[in-house]
Amino acid sequence: MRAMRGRFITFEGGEGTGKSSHASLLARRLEALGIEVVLTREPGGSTGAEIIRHVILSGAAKPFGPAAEAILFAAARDDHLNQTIRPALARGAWVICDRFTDSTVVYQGILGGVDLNLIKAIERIVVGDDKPDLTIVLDVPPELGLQRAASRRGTGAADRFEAEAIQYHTKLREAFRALAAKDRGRCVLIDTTLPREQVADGIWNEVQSRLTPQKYRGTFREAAS
Ligand code: Z5A
Repeated sequence: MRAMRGRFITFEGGEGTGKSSHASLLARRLEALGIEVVLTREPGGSTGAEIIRHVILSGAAKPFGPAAEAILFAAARDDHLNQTIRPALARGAWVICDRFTDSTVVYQGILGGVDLNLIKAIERIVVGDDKPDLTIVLDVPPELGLQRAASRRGTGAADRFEAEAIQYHTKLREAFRALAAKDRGRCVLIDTTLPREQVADGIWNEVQSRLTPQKYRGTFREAAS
């Protein structure tokens, strides 16, 4: 029996907005319905892309500038799509990805000054029709987001992006908010200053009303048997 194609959900937002936490909480709720979930992240999510992740987040690619970084993110995404995302969707699994193309638009395009036409052209080649069905944009004032990222990190060093100044993170937040407002069909903006359980319920309500996971209840297990 041919499996029904899975759904593709991405989480976006600035640092410490809660993307990783809420991606996991959503995965658990979907799994409780008997849906197979592939929880993944960018940059990364496949062997080749994880190598590129290390190169970018270590700061080794920074001297080449934001356009070269955008190309590296796209190369990582190409491998991630081919090795992980497309096979999962094809077998009926739901894919939840922590960051995707909107991060390239915001970080390298809007903040990094890379021509958005170039970024969109690369996106069309790499992603094609495999765009997210739903993008959850998490929103928190940057001071709180950075505080949360720092407390989670403990004594470890900030990565290349976390170490940027507060004005940068304010612009980042504005860019993600604008992006969510521009594409309301695909995106939903969620305030994560609220307690975690309340945020998780808000996300779950959006997923239920937009993607009706109940209709997929147990589809993967049936398809696999
Ligand atoms: N990047 C790019 O430039 N271009 C691209 O195309 C792509 C990425 C794909 C990836 O870093 C970096 O790559 C990223 C952009 C760039 N910039 N940075 N930094 P990463 O994957 O290492 O980091 P991140 O994506 O920014 O995620 P993060 O900092 O790890 O944060 P998060 O995933 O959004 O948050 P979290 O880990 O779920 O939560 C942070 C803490 O807050 C944690 O202790 C939680 O328990 C706590 N938390 C979460 N929600 C709540 C609520 N509601 N109340 C209280 N506490 C909470």
